[in-house]
Amino acid sequence: MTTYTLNQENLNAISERVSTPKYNRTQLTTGIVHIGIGGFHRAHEAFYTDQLLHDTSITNWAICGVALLPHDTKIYQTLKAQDGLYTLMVKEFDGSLSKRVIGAITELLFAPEDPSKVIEKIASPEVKIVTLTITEGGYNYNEATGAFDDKNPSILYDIAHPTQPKTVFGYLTQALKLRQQKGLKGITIQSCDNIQGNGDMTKQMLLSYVKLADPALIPWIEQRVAFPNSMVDRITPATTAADIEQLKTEEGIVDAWPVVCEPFKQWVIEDQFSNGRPLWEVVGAQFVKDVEPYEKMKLSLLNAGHSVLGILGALVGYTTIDEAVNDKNINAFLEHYLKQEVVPTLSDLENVDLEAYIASLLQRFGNVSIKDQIDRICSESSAKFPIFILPTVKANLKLSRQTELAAFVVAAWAIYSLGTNEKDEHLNIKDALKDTLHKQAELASQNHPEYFLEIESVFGNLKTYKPFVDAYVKAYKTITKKGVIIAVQNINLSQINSI
Ligand code: CS2
Repeated sequence: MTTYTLNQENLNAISERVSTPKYNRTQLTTGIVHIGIGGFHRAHEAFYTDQLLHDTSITNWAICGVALLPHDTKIYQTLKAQDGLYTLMVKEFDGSLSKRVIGAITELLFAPEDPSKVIEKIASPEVKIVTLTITEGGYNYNEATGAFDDKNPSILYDIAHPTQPKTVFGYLTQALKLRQQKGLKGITIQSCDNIQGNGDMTKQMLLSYVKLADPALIPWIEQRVAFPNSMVDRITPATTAADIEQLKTEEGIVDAWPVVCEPFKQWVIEDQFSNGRPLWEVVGAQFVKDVEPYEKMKLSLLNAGHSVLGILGALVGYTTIDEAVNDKNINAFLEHYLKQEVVPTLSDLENVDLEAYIASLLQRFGNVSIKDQIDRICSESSAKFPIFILPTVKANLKLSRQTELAAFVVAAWAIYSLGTNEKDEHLNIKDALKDTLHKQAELASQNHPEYFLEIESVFGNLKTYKPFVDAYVKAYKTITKKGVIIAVQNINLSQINSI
């Protein structure tokens, strides 16, 4: 079989083998600038937009992908060499693979190379939306104080060097200022990260930055920039060498960075845009007045469920999420955690069948073709726990409800942070707070489990809640002594009611 390198020139030949964009990519204009062109964006927003360009005659919503950080060089160079094209490989439940070349990203910029290009792009009249996937940790939010972290060295750098920014806040501020100077219309800044109230959070953090860097701009932003909240969902594991090889062997397509994902997808967006938006509803997105219930449900069930499986699974020695969820003890633990501790905090969700949602989650986690990496799930847990798990804990503590299972997961995380699993294998911990986590985990292991809870930027004042701390210490000791599985069995989950 002839092999073709994925790029615009070879697209015709490639279209004989997999589905490719049928719209004329060269005639599109860029309506969206997206910051953070990782797998998640490419499996989700770029996929929806590709479908829209494909199914309609719309031409004004192509995407300019921005790689913001120096370590994004590789993705930038790869996509640039492929003219923005990549293959989306959807791993179906029956093990089959649907492949489709996505063409919605038509421009690419590498911010560290020339910051002014990014600023000017966002400040061009045809651009109406900036979307973000900058990860949960990217919002510069301090869990303990609830405020913008104005001591962050990169933030201080951006304030001192406004035209050469490094952070998303520095870029957005300069670009909005330029839009104001040019007398352009407002713009929408749409977060696609897993954060409760992601739009509100973006607005709050950006305005905190602008207050320090350029306060005169605040009224313009308040009047002309919209920050819709949204819930985004599609499990997107990291691409492996085997995925790249499979695409080459099966289809003869040489794609240096395809994206793999599950078949399920959901996008719920608050309909608040200041300067127009794509008709994403034509291709399945839901526009609603209030997205909060959807976000809450997804973060506290799906994302929290992932963290539970990731941390417990990693300690046991599993490497993929399906292995963890298909372990009957971990599965029972997770199901009880979701039903017993999370569901009571979601009582205000109307018309949502939570039992069915949880059943579908367990099925999605169990998709054996996906092989979602536990390493991916456990990465940046210090940014994930405060969003996925701790709000549930706080809501339960407030009403004196049980937090025993969440305490168990936090105890497992403290032990995980020592860096070795129960098989004595090294754990590859990737976390901005890695050193702090490790230091507190070491102290905790010297007969003071509660020291791990002292990391205020993660746990806030959780250490002052005695019922939680007692359950945590008890779980810590049992897991250390007997291992995760026996400790799970000791909890006697059968006594816990289901919903
Ligand atoms: C995961 C998410 O990063 C994580 O811990 O829970 O990436 C998850 O796969 C997506 O939010 C699914 O929509």
